[in-house]
Amino acid sequence: METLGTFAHLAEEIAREAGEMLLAKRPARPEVLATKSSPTDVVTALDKASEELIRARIKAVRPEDAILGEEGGSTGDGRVRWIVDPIDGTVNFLYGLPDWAVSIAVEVDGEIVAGVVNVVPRGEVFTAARGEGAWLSGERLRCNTGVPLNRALIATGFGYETGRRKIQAEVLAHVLPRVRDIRRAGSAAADLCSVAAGRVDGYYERGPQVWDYAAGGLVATEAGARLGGLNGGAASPELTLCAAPGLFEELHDLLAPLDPERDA
Ligand code: LIP
Repeated sequence: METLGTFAHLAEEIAREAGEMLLAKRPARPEVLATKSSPTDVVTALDKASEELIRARIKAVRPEDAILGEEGGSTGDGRVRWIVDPIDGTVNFLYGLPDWAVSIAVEVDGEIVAGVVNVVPRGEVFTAARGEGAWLSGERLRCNTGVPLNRALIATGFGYETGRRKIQAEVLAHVLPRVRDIRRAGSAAADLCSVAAGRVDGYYERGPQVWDYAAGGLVATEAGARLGGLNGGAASPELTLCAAPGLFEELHDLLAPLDPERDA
C-alpha cells in the first residue's frame, strides 16, 4: 500500500545514496561535459551519473512510475511521477561551493506529495510529505512569519541567458532598495529549504524549472510558506515566488508591476 511516508522514505534513501556517490566521486575540479542554454549553463559527468543512479533505484522498486529528470527528460506515463534534479546548483558543484543539492519530488495525479532536498556538502537532508510537515534532522521546520518587506532577507537566482539576465538585473534594481538584503546562493532547491528553515524570509526567481522547485517547494509550504506565481497562478518557470503569507503578497505586489516574466 502506497503512503506518503513510503514515498518520502524511498526518495530520501535514494537522495542520500546519490549524495554519497557524488561526494565520493567529485574530483577537485569536475570537468564540464556539455553546455545547455548558454555557454555558462553546464553539465558535468556526475550530473548524468547521479541521474542514472536515481533512475535505476526508482525503476528497481517502482518500474511502472514516470520519471522527469533534468538531464534525461521524461520517461513513462504512470500516475506517480518522480521529478528529479540530480545536482541543483551545478555551478557551485563545479567550483566547490557548498550550495548544491540532490532534489527528488514525488507527484501523484499531478500533486506533489513528497519532497527531499539533500544539500550534500552541508550534510543536510530536508524532507517533507504533504500534510505531514517539513523536517531537517528530526526538527520540524517553520518559516519566518510577520516579517515586513523592508526587513525581509530575500533569496533569488538568475538564468543563464543574457537576455533574461538583463531583465533580472532591472527587476533586482527595484527590489534591492526595498528589502533588508538579497542572497544568491546558487541552488533554487536549497533556497526554498532556506525559506522553510527561516534562513531567509522569501525567495523569487524567473526561470526555475519544475525539477528545481518541486521538492523544495513542498518543504517550504509544509513549513508554512506560500508558494506561487503572479496573480494567483501556480509556481512555474515564468516566476516562482515563496514566503510566509503576508510577505508573499508584499513581494508579489512589488514584483508584479515590474513585469518580471519577460526576457530582453
Ligand atoms: C540552477 C538553480 C539556480 C538558478 C539557475 C539554475 P542548475 O539550477 O537552481 O539557483 O538560479 O537558474 O536553474 O542548473 O544548477 O540545476
